[in-house]
Amino acid sequence: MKEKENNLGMSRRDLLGGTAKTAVVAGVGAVAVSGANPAFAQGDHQKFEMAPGELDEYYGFWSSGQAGELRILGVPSMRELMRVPVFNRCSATGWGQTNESLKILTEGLLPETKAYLAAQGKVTYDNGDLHHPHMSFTDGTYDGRYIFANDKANTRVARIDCNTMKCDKIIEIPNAHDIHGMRPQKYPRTGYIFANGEHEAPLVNDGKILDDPSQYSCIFTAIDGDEMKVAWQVIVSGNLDNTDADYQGKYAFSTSYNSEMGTNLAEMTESELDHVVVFNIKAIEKAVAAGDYQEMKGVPVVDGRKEAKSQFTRYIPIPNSPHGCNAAPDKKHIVINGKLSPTVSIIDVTKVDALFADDADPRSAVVGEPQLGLGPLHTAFDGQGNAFTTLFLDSQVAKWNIDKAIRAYAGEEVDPIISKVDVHYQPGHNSTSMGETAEADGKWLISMNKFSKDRFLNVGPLKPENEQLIDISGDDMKVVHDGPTFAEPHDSIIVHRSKVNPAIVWDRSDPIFQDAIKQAEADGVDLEYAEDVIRDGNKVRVYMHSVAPTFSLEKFTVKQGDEVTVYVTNIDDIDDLTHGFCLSNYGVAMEVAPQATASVTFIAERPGVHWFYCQWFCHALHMEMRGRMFVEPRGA
Ligand code: K7E
Ligand code: CUA
Repeated sequence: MKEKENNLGMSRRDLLGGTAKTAVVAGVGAVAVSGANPAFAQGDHQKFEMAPGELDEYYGFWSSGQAGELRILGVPSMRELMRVPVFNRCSATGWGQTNESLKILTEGLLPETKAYLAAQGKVTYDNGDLHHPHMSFTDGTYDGRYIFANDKANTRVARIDCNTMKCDKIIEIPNAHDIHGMRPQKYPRTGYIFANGEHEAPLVNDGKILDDPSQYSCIFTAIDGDEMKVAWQVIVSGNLDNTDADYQGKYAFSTSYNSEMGTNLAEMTESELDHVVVFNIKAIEKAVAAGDYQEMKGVPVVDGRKEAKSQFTRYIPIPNSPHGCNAAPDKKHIVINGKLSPTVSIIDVTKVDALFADDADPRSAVVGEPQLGLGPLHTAFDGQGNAFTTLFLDSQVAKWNIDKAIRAYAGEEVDPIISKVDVHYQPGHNSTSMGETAEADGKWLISMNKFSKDRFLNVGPLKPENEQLIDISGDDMKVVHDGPTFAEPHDSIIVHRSKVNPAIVWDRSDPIFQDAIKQAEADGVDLEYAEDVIRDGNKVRVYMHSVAPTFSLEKFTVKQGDEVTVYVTNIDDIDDLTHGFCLSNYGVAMEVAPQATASVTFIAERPGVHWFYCQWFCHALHMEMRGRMFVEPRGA
């Protein structure tokens, strides 16, 4: 086989097998901040083997669907680097159990949700369905501040602070039902998070209207990503699926697969044409500023339904139950993925202004509609004018050229499809390196396949998904890695590592510790030197710090029935020295990373001697890092 050379004069074999030269290439990769790296872009095969200890060029942020967490992978190694609990509960970190996490999980819930949960003896949901993780933007590219993610299961949107890689805010979205598509504003900055309520329900869903779908609607929400508050909402016709924003800061676009507003499969798929809703951000902001809205649950809501004939929305007819919605890095085109139609529809954002004139044909903004194959779901981009669309039914990814598709639509005889590659099997989302930003660099594509079937050792009836790494630096796409994952990543983003710079240890001024610091001050305790037990009626606050391999308290005593809060402050301040606090047979456990304070509250209902121990391996004497809680029996 003849080997192509790239512009460093290296053959593919050198890239794969060489040691000295490989290191040179890795070095070049490390300094390439964005844009195509010539050392990679011209070879027909990129370096994809990551030696032990070698660092990836990209962070991958992965959803986990019904598992409810965010995952961080290295790309191209596909190593899983971290799991970030968000809508789930986590045994390792105490997410859903510590006071700090419970505050985040509960403070953004609506009053009626709190009441519902209280009736179940709970304070928050235990599950979530996290589909879409997306980073905040400044001026059309990632800015490394936050990742936002939706919860389809319980109508929430969460924010992850990219400095600590922990979730710092979760809000429940009023009026809407079941947040699915979610994307940040790209320009001038994020700004808004646009969030689609997918499922139809009565606007006031208090039980007065039940089986009368003619009175159901769906709601589009713009969230202020800095404040994590709903800025405004729009009532729409049809349902809402996926969404994306333009690069001009003027419009957001949402697909609707159920323009019929049907409630069963036959009704939902009846019409050959559904639509994309275009949201006119400036017009909506103007109406909200002028007080021209109705307030529902404390939120300004405007009517963008078809029959309202407002300047807030336009409806572009699209075949057939469209799903994915993807803005191209050319800043000009939005690709709508047809799902039941073998086509994708290309919307030209420069033609959208004209749609808001009264007699405009809404289809006039569609400038291309190439037929790609069966079941197009999502599209990603290489920044060189090409697009990659997953074909769910064909189990393929199609690479096609946007310009050629537009020319073909205008009547020229040109085939927009460049190549196809088999993936294994049934892909949903795909994502390219920096591909949802203006800095798309055309190196890597992840195909997120819903089924793995025979690709791995059989692990029983429940199988992993399979996410394949595909080299897209040449015309032909090459699958270079299979990556099994547990349920069920829908979506991912691939962010150049230069965009992300997390902390090494916690900053003591982080908002997450402030409640503990305030309480300690009120108790006259300095958290960093703490070894105190404060009794306050039947409430007991136990303060200790940890330094490998000891807790500052070897023992403490409480009474049966006391409400005990244990605060642990990890005063180790070196890289990777996390401790934990696990109280045996009390179901209590939490992570305490360097310079963090974590706290947990429980009722000391079990009398006797109970060991607490450090459950994060921290030292040669980690097993000895333990102490006793004495619980005096009632009446003693
Ligand atoms: Cu296509 Cu929820 Cu993004 Cu899954 S959605 S695939
Ligand atoms: Cu501290 Cu293990």
